Order: sequence, then structure tokens, then C-alpha cells
Amino acid sequence: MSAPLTISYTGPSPLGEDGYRTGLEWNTNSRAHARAAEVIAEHRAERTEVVLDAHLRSEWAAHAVRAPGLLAAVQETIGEAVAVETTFLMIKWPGREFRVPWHQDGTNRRMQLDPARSVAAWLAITDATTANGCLQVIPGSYASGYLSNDREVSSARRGRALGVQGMPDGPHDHGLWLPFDAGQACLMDVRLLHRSDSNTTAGARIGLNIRYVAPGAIRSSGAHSPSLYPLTGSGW
Ligand SMILES: O=C(O)CCC(=O)C(=O)O
Repeated sequence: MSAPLTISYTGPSPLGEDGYRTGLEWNTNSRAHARAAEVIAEHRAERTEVVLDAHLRSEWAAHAVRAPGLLAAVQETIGEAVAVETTFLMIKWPGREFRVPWHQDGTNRRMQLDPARSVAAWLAITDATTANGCLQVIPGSYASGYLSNDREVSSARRGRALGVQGMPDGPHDHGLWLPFDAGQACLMDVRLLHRSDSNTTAGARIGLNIRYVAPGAIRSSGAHSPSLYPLTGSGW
């Protein structure tokens, strides 16, 4: 598990030419809206923006990470044995500036994910639109491999934001917006560049981010020892 984080991982994507897959569902639209209402009620007073390890804190999120259609798509991408490496809920409250810079999910100062054996998922808990801060991706951007990151800025409220160095924040000419109805989901290559804008609507926007790994996917710096949440298969 302890190795220098030096591999750039250029090359093809297990998700095909664009490096992402849409058309997935983690729940019905009405159940997703019901979950969103619960999450909003729970976090409204504090205006919590990031809830780490949602799958360990809430039963609905523990179910969401193993939603059959989603898990099947993950297994098609990285193989039969799948564990959750991390999850976090991101809540964009109305009237609050909260932009997520261009970044790649599979790399940070503590670890690197092998893109052939890992995949990121984004689940729409509420509807996600261009007005409330849906994802924007750059199709095919995985091909350059892992890029250098800006310094990780840790804030108790927002967790860590890690942007790609030298890439101005804001929409990109080759960027594609990915609006979703509540209940829909997508998979992204862990090298795919993506970002999101602030929410300019009157309602909260909630997404659940998940990183799935297959055995052997994680290269960690010496100090970091990830704890996995196995869902299927062996080799953990
Ligand atoms: O939920 C969002 O707006 C983006 C979250 C995201 O891509 C991330 O933090 O990895």
C-alpha cells in the first residue's frame, strides 16, 4: 500500500471514449425527493455543506451505494469485486457561493487511484440543473492522466477542495453540463475533469459522491491507510 505517488496514468478509460456514463438510476424520482427532504431537514439549521462518510452515517446512503443498477454498472466497469473507498454528500444551499473547481477525483496528496480499477459516481439526490450547480465535465479529459493539483485547502465546513493547477475556475469551452433528475446517477473515470457552479435557485441542491474501487486500486502515501467498505467479491 505504501508507494510514491508518481504514476500519471495516461491511457484509455474503462468508460469508453468520453470517460463517463450517464443513464443510470440509484432510486426512483419520488424516493430520491423524499430522501432529499430528510437530508435538508437534518442539515438546514447548520447549513452543513459536506457530510463525509454518508454511507456510514445514514441507512439510505448505505443502500444507495449498492443500488442494483448502479452497482451492476460499476462492476461492468471495474470488475466483480467492489468496495466503497469514500462517500460524501455535497449540499449547495440557496444564496451561498459554493463553486467546486476543476478537479479529478482519483488523486490527492495521500493517494492515487488506478483508473482501470476504480470509478467515481455522482448521484442526484435533488434535481441538478445548470442553475443550481450541476456537474460540468470535459469529455475525454482523462486521456492526459493525472494533472498537478493546487494546494489542498482544508476547511471544517467544506472538507477539502483540490483544483487542477493553472486551470481557471469557471465554465470551459469543451465542457458539457450534466443535468440530472433526482434519482439519476452517472459514473466518471477518476481522471475526468469536472467542476460545478454555485446554486442560484431557491432550493437546495444535493449530490452524493462515491468512489468505488476494486482490489489493488489504491496507491497510498506512507502515512495514509484507507479504510474500505467492501460490497461484493473477495480480495480485500
Ligand atoms: O457535487 C458537486 O457539485 C461536485 C462534487 C465533486 O465533484 C467532488 O467534490 O468531487
